[in-house]
Amino acid sequence: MNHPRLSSQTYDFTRYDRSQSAGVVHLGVGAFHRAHQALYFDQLMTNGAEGWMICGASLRSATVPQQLDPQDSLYTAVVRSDHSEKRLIVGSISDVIFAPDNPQSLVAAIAAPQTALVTLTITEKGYLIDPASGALIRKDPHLAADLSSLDRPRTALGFIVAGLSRRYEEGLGPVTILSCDNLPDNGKRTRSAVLAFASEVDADLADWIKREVSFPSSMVDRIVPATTSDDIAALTESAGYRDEAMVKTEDFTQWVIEDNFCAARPALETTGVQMTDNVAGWEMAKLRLLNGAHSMLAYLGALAGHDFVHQAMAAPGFPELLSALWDEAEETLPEVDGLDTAIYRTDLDARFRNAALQHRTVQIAMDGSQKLPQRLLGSISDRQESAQTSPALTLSVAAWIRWQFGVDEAGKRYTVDDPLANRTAQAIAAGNDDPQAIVRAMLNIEQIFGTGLPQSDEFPNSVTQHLTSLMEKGAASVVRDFAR
Ligand code: CS2
Repeated sequence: MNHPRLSSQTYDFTRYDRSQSAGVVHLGVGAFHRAHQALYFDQLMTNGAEGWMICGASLRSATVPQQLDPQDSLYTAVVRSDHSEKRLIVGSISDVIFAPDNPQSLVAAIAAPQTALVTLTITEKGYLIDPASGALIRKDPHLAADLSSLDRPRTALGFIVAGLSRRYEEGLGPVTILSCDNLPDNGKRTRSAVLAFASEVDADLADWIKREVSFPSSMVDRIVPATTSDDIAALTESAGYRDEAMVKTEDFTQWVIEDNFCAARPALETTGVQMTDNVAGWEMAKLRLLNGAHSMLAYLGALAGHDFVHQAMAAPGFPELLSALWDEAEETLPEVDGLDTAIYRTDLDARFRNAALQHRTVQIAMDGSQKLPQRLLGSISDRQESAQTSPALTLSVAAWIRWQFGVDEAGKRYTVDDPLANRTAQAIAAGNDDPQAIVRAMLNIEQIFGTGLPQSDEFPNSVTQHLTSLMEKGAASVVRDFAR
């Protein structure tokens, strides 16, 4: 049967007027944005607030605009738990700019008078900052091009600076820049990257940004696996329409935002967002407990042959290793008002076991070089300062190194999807199958490991021991033995 495609012709969206103005410009309209922030704005306008449509922008991939344009930017969020499935048609995105074709439209959108907020989900690597230190990666060719001319920006930083520059020149006032990526102190990091960029372009502009523009930090949380063609086929079957832009996600959702807005602030607290003065503790708990555990499950799970997170969760030794990793990480966390880590851990355990999500370990394994510092290395180095070892966290780092080999335990090759893949491949080659030499070469990558941890005695030795076992016995038996 030929099912109609979702669009405003085939679906009568009535919850709010979709022709109202867009107060938000969002950079990076991937699945995560569509399953998280866009739903909060959808609820906000359903509650009656006006002027908070989202003008989306895709900075690299043409796929998202190709999926959303024919659907008038309508799409379905499918919420799956083990026992039920809910569907919601989301209307909060007004349109999507494909930035490489229309860079000036995106600059104009950021500079538009009605824009009050620029939100970002551009992934860790999209900031073009060194993961360990947060310094700008000036030698990145796109960033270098933007630093020399902003006529046709290519990078998120370039677009933000070009848009702010126009607002400054035209006296349009500031907009709040809100990072929604899994980076520590994401507001501060974004601010310092934007300021470093702007000060190379125009010192007066940089001063204005420093004085007028705010960069709240935020903690975002919702598991959003990549949509597959099977997911689209299943939705077509159950809903009776075709939706190429659907997203699938879990019930759980959380957004904690630092209440520091320099322009109109959407009343997101009416939609379940926690507005607070202090995001740092939430952010650290989420990065170290959720994302740290995710990375462990991804590398060891994938190496042990598990395609999905819920499968790794059910494999021998993984629950014990997970619990050990959480014990280690938890001890490094500050007290956070309203956060009970015991409940948080129990909830996470159930979320990771959600088999209906089909969350691929290789999806999480991606871009490890950008993720390791905030997810694993920070806890390890905090513990080291108080002379504590971190066997579970260190095993996870060794598993990341083993993943960089690009060959699984059955000898099958795979692509290591990471902006530093060439650099890690060189380190593996230099190590010539000797775990100690491999670890030495890897820990020399300062962008990832910084300078502290590699200098210590304990950490390199312990990573080497774990890597040796992984190479000799394989991940499944290393994890099983860990639990003994
Ligand atoms: C995951 C995250 O892919 C990954 O690296 O750890 O995307 C994770 O699912 C989200 O941060 C959950 O909020």
